[in-house]
Amino acid sequence: MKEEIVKKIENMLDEGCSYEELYTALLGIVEAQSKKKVMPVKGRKLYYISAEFLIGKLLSNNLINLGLYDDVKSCLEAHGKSMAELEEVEPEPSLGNGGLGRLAACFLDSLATLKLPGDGIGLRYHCGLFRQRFEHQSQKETPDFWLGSNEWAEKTEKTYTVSLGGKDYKARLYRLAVTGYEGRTNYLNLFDVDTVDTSIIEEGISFDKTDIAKNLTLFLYPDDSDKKGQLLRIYQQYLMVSAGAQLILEECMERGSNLHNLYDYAAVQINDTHPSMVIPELIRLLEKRGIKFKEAVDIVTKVCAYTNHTILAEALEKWPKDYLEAVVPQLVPIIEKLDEIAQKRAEDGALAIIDDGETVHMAHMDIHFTHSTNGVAALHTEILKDSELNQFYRLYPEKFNNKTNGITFRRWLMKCNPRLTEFIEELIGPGFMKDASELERLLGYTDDERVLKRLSDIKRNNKAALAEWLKHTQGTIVDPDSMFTIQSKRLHEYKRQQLNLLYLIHQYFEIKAGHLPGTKVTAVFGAKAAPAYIIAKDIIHALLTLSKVIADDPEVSKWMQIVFIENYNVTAAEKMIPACDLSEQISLASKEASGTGNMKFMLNGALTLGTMDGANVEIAQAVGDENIYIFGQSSNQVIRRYSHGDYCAKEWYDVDYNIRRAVDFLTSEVMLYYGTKEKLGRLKKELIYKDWFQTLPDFNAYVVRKDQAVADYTLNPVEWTKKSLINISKAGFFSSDRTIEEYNRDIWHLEK
Ligand code: 26V
Repeated sequence: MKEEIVKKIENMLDEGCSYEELYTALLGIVEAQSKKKVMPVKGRKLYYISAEFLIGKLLSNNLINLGLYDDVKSCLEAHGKSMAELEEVEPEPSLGNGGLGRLAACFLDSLATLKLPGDGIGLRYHCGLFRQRFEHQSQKETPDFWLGSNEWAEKTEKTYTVSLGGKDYKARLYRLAVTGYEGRTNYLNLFDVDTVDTSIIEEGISFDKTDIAKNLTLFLYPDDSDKKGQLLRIYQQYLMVSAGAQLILEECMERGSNLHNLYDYAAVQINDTHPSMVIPELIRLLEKRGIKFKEAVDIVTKVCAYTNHTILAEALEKWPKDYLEAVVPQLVPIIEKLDEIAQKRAEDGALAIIDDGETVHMAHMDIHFTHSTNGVAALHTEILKDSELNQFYRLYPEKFNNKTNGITFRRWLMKCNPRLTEFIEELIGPGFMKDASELERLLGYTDDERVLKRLSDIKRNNKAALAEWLKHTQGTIVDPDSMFTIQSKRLHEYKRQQLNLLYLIHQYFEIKAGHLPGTKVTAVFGAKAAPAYIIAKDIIHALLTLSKVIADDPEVSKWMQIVFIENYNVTAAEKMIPACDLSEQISLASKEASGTGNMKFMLNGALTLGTMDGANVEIAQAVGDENIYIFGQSSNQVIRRYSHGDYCAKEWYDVDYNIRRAVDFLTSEVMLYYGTKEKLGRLKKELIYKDWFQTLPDFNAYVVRKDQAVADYTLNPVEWTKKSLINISKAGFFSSDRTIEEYNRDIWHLEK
């Protein structure tokens, strides 16, 4: 089989085929090979429903998982071509936004690798998340037309009727094969409607939000700052869950379920609140098929489980009941009945599904009517139990459990860092690719100078590769001999890119005053801001403006540089993560549910500079205090400060010279030379008068820790590389294979 494939590729290359032709041929080959790995389902099958699947480019990953990557690569190289250029032909699928979506993609990879039966259910967005450009130091959004003629997802003839706002729509199923590493093939089921029309897009990414037939699956997270946008979100969500629920019931019945025993055939995981309407929808469909309401509720509760990914109130969805009445009137009587049951069980109005203001709390419905609620890191789950969802926890202690997130090592080590993968294999053999805990065997090499030298050479090569990529994609020149600090994640005040910004301003002053760091530092950022999130966009503006100020000042640019990567996505992350020295995980403690970037950087040998938040806590436990840079307030301190409501940013600004100097600089003459007064002034005011995510109290601790990291990196490079090796060797716990095994053991109970 392998020989035939290699022969075919060789013939094509001999005939001088283009990268496009080769890509098309490989797509066909992968599809055919994946089909051979479809396995019958024994027992229960998992359906992971999610508004996002941030899957990244698929060709290389699929070739790796099918064991064809090395052969294809060698063929290409023998003909003077490269895998990197071949990869450029493939557009990155635009089906996700951040950590929640990438986690869903890692989970699909692990399920298929562990040979567990588990499919995804989601939407086939035509433009997905916006494409980001920088213009006059500001973010501009344009549509990302990623769907081309060569698609991984196969269009099927299967359609399901979904009633939205009293009208019927046909949801068409597209199926994308997900093949695990030496594993089985599962599917990502994506729904779409044929009538979607990209020509309704106007300026930027705006469009007529009321033209449902044409806009239903046009964008991921259309702006929901107005009523029309919120209604569209409900339309999208119901399209996904209704078509998904119909697919689930159909598949289970085909496999012999009489629906009373649905639990023996299906497990449904609700990824955050976006798919929560699957609960009343499944109940509705079961009732339609003759099952009594009470039994239907029991069945659905046993089948469904819910994952919470955030404690931020604004991200916990609530919809006015009349919005639901406008879009999904068929669900409202069911939600009302569920609310009645919930109110009887709880007696406390705070746990109602429909509150006194006639607002429907989706997370409340999830907790009452699923059998499991999990957080995504130990600290996050404790905060849910102790504070955010404490009343629910007291009512249903048995439902709450933790599943610390993980990442797939196939993409986040083997695919993105072949140099490191090869070296690890040389040292400890290939077992770690399927059993991540084997990485611990690297601990035997922490005092081996030759190993440390190789590791540091690999990092240097990866930095040079990132530099090359940056030059090629955005014309930015960076120095691979400088120290790379990287903060890449969605732009949000709680993640505190603004804290990093204030540090960089501080550093600018220090350099001007002749206090030079031991080495040049390149601060790299990658982040998109939600289009309607003004302050997040102001933070991007400030960073881009500061970057110009520094670049134009030879005295400072010798020692520091800021690089903001345009259109941060999975492809960019794959280049950045292997090149990182210091990983910035600096959220306000208690606010980052887990983080998964932190795990990717660690696995690739970066040291973490972070707060005791999310999975950073577990990373710190794994590597020990001496191999991580922790700073800042604890989550308890933060929670206390919030509950006292006595945080006053201005007091910190008034008494601390360094803070004042950094904040004031935002509207200084040099900054205003390149930047916009309105945006920089607004950010400055926000920091002095609001600072909702407590940047200022952590500022000094951050400066001290970061300066220490820079000094350690400079003065003791061997010791630094040793710490890097310890981080790699302790990353095994953060494999999504481990996470999936835990979900399966405690929640899904699937059979191999
Ligand atoms: C909220 C919003 C609100 C504004 C419009 C767009 C939008 C999109 C998604 C969400 C939900 C955010 C939930 C989320 O992504 N949580 C992240 O989940 C990761 C995987 O568990 C976790 O590592 C991150 O800490 C958490 O922030």
